[in-house]
Amino acid sequence: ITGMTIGALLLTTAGCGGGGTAPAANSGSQGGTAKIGVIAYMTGGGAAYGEAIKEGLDLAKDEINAQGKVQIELVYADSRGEKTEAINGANKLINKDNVVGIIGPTLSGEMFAAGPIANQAGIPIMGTSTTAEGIPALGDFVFRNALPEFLAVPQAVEKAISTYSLKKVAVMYSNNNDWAVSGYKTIESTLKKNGVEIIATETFADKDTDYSAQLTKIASLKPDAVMVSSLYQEAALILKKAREIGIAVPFVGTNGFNSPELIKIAGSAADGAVVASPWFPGKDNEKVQKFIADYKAKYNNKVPDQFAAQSYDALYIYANALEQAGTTTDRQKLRDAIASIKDFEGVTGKFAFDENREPVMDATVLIVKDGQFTELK
Ligand code: 1QQ
Repeated sequence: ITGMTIGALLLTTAGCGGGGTAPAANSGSQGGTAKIGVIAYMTGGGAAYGEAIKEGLDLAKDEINAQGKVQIELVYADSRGEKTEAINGANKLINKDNVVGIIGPTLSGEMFAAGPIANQAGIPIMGTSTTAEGIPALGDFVFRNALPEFLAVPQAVEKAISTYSLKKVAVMYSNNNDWAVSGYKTIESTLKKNGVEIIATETFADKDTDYSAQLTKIASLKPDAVMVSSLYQEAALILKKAREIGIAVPFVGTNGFNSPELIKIAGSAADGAVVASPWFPGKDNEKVQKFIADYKAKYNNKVPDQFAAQSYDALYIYANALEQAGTTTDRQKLRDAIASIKDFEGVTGKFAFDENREPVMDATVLIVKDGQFTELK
């Protein structure tokens, strides 16, 4: 069902309930429904990120609309992981669909391209998975509820240093991906701060498939661990190759590692991968377990991943802000209401925005063991 169809259905229902009165025509809404645009990486090499994001949003939308305090329609634009498509999506959602706010895009690089457009147009835009340094700094209308790497990476790296007594490590990152570069810089500064020696720094590009040169060199240096900043596709191929040539040490990753797709592609080679996340489905928490049950019921028994959980929370943050702002059309009021969110409790835990529109939230350090993310204690 497309966003248009859902909007039409809601209009029909509203028309009946209101005794045939036509709903007022106002920008950004249809019959009291807030139109929210979504820019997500839905096709291409990282499509599992966008698929999870869409599933989390659609589930949250159904629940929010059934609760009845606010009505939300989602209009999707596929960015395919590309900056130009993210820009096209933002322009279409703003100028053609007349949305009141935007969720996404998926990649930080896409947000660096599309965020300034929304900001300039005075439309709130919130990344659910954009973790590079400098996202909310793009402007007053730019938010994220993703855990930034400057909070996540030090936790994962320091946990690995203490657990495995790391002395010398190798680092790898994709050098044509803004977020991967940002994550790499945080890895590097954390290692330096902790006095761990970096014995090799190897680069590659998104969509590369052959990592033998970098990994052969790294293998010869016998590191205590390898730290990788890349999306799941590249990380999975790196892990496979590394295990194949005998690199058996732990691999610490940045946010790209958080998709279960990493494990699906790498298989047993993913065991020993360490990453920090605000999401852990094993959490003994009523809200978390209800979300998992409802998600599994809607999506063929699939367990939600971090990307689904963060987008699910993001739509609830929007719904709370819409309710508080008392509007489905006023973008400035919506922005101010989002900025004032202080004590939100989501499936990724307690959440607030600080004065720089950066999230305040906790993380758990996870490790892949026997093909499953488990807590690294
Ligand atoms: C970013 C990320 C990616 C891993 C999202 C899929 O964290 O681009 O910021």
